[in-house]
Amino acid sequence: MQQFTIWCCLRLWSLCLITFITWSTYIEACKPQQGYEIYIMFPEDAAVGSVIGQVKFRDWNLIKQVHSEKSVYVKYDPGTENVTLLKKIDADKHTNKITLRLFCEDRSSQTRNVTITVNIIATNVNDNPPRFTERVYYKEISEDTEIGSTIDCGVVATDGDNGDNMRFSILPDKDHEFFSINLPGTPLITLNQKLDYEKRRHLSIDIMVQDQPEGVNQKKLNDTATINFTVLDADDLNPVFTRKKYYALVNHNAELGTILAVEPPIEAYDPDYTFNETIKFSIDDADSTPFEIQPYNGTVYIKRHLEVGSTTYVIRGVQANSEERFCIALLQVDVLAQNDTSLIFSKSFYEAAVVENAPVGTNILTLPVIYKAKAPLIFGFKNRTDVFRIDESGSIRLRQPLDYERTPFYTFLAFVRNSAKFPNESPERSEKANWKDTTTFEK
Ligand SMILES: [Ca+2]
Ligand SMILES: [Ca+2]
Ligand SMILES: [Ca+2]
Ligand SMILES: [Ca+2]
Repeated sequence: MQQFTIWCCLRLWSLCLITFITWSTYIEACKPQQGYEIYIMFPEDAAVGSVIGQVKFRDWNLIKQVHSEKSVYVKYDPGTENVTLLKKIDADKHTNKITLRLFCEDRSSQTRNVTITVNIIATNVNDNPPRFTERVYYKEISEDTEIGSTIDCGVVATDGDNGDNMRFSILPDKDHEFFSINLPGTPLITLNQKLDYEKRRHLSIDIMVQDQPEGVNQKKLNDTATINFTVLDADDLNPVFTRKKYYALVNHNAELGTILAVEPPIEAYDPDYTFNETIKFSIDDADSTPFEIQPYNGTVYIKRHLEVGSTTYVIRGVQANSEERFCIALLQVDVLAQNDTSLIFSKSFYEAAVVENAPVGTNILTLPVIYKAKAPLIFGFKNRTDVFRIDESGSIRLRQPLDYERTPFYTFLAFVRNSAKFPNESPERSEKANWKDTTTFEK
C-alpha cells in the first residue's frame, strides 16, 4: 500500500512537470525573437514595396496563426516574416512613426492571444534641397554706405527637411569682390569695397544656400539666387569748374559796372548728378580785388578803377547747401592800355615747301605772332582742310600724305585770335578782326 502511494505521487509529479514544460513551450512560441515590443527603423526614402524589417518567431509549429491589424503604410506577411512598405512615410511631416499590432495565437490547449507591438519609424533623409523664396532679389544701396556695413537684402531660404541647418555663401563671379557673407548661418551681406554712383550704378552677385544634413553619407543640396544692387547717389563729391583757368581782357579805362567777357564763361557743376546742388561763386580776397563776381551766375564786373597789368585771381565755387563742398579755379584778367590790343602775324604772306613723301605730322611752318596780352591764342584755317592742321602754338603740320601729281600746291587763309574777348564784343567781330594772313604752301 505504501509502495502504491509512492508510485502515485511520482506519477502525479511527472504529469505536472510535463504539463509545465508544455505550457512554457507554448507561451514562448508567440514571443518574437525581438520581444513583444519591436522597433523597426528605415530611411524615409525607402521605395514602396521594399522590405523594411522582419518580425521573427521561434517555432511556427507551435503557432496556430498570426494576423495583423490593417495599415495603409505597412503589411506583415507571416509566411516570410517580412514587414513591407505600402506607402511612403515622410519623416519631415508631423509624424514619422506608426504602430502596427500583431496578434499571435498558439496551439496550446488553452488558446491564448498575444499582442506584439511593432513601432515603425522613418528616419530623416536629406531629400529636400534648400530653396530661396525668389530667383532674383533687388536692393538699393547708397554709395556712401560704410565699408563693413551689414546689408539685409530680404533674402530668405527654406528647407523641407526637419532641422536642416543652412549655410549661405557668395559665388565667385560677377561683382563678388564688393561683398562677403561673414555670418554663413545668415544671408546678411557685408560691404567690402567703397561704392561709387558716378562710376558704377548697378552691381550683381550670385548667392548659394547649402543645407547641412546630419549623419554621414548625407549628400548636401543647394540652391542659388541673384541679388541685383542699385547704387544710389549721395552728396560725396565737390563741385567742379568747367576750366582750371579762365581769361578776360579789359581796357584800363572801362567803366565801373562793365561786365567782363570771360572766356569761357565761368561755370561749375555738382558731379553728384542726382542732387545737382546750386553753386555759389566768390573771389578770394574780394576786398582787395577791383572785380566782383555774381554769386549765382558767375558774371564778373568791374567795381573799382583798373590799373594796366595782368593779374590772376582765385575764384571759388561752393555748394550752396554745404560749405565743405567747394572747388577753386583761376581767373586771369589782362588790363590793357588803349591801342595795346592788336594781335598781328609778323608777316602778311608766308611761303613754305615740303616734299611729297614727308611723313604725316611733319612741321611745315610756325606762324609767328606779335601779341602783348597773355591769354592763350587760338589759331585756325578759314579754308577747311583735312591735309593740314594748325595747333595752339601756330605750328602747321601735315595731316595726310601728299601727292604732287594730284595737287601741286595749297593756299590757305589762317587766323589767330586770343581766347579772351573784350567786353561786349561779339564772336563774329572778333574773328573778322583777327583775319591776318594768307599763307601759301608749295611742294
Ligand atoms: Ca535638406
Ligand atoms: Ca527629409
Ligand atoms: Ca556734391
Ligand atoms: Ca555722388
